[in-house]
Amino acid sequence: MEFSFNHKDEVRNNWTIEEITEVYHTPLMQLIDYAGDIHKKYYERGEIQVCALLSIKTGGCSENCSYCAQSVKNDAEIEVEPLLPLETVVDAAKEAKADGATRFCMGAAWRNVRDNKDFDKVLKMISAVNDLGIEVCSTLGMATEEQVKKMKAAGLTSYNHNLDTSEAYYKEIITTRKYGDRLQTLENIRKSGLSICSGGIIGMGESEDDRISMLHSLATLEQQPESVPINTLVKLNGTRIGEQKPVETWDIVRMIATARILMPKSIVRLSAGRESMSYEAQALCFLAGANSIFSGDKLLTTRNVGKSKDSILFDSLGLKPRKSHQETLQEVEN
Ligand code: SAM
Ligand code: DTB
Ligand code: SF4
Repeated sequence: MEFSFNHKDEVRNNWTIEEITEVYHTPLMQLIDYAGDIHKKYYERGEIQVCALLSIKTGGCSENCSYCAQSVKNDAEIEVEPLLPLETVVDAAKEAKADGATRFCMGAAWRNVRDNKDFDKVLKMISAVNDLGIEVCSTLGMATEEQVKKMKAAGLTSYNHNLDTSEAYYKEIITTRKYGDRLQTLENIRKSGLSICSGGIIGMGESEDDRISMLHSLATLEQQPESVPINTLVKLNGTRIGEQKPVETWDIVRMIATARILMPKSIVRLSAGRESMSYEAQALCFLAGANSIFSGDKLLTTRNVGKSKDSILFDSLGLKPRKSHQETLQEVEN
């Protein structure tokens, strides 16, 4: 594959908007092919990281993210739930592990982490889930370096904090915080030594240039995020995002392939929106370099694919679940 610029497949964080635009607009067959080659260089094809998700505190969030059912500024009908008890979370993590997940991500409808009793409870959850021998991720909104360090000390593997869209389009989607606030939290995570999970959403009315710009922001971070979730908007009644054109499969594939090429070593997660995709469309995403999914019946507030359909998907495509850090470490030690 020849681009007009010199590209040697290595990880680099000096991508320009022009280069990314060229990659993004490569004819799809070639784009998938090239992304597939890069994928092979860094990962085993068809090896998929299986992550489970649990909303540990649902709804009542003060932010005005226009896509989100959990914002108080939207009128979505959801069951507001205070912080779950530790046992409920541990039971869910045990079940996720038994179902084959190797990472357990806990999400809270918080604007930011506060140093209070609830955060102390979350630290206990992190530690208890880590004790089960499963990777732990949390997504709790903005966090300071100190707070992230506390989570790391409790056993957290990764912190999720999405950029969601381009800097230019951000204010159309959220006004209660700034793009710079998101970037600051990413910096705090990086400084703490934790791994970063950061991606975004497509299908919110953004242009292709906005998608390219978001990928540019992610790929040019000093150190690229270890995982990059690509979500397709799940349209929810009562949210302010309004009527949006459904995202075409080709656009999801293009986004994933471009992310794979820009960030060869990152895990690219085919995240929200899988519920409405066919097996074949998902297969294209895996061919384009996606190597992670969320498993289980539920994401945070919306439905997800579920066990039985995913086992058909894995069997049909010969996908293999990726081992967790803990399993890999054990093998090295033995
Ligand atoms: N409150 C924290 C925050 O915003 O960082 C963590 C939870 S928040 C729900 C996590 C991410 O879920 C958001 O950044 C967004 O990318 C994704 N998300 C939320 N609602 C979504 C929707 N309707 N469709 C697709 N992705 C969504
Ligand atoms: C991410 O990028 N997607 C997940 C996880 N990180 C936290 C969340 C998707 C949420 C979809 C809408 C919902 O279930 O409320
Ligand atoms: Fe709150 Fe996160 Fe939803 Fe925004 S995306 S309203 S911060 S829960």
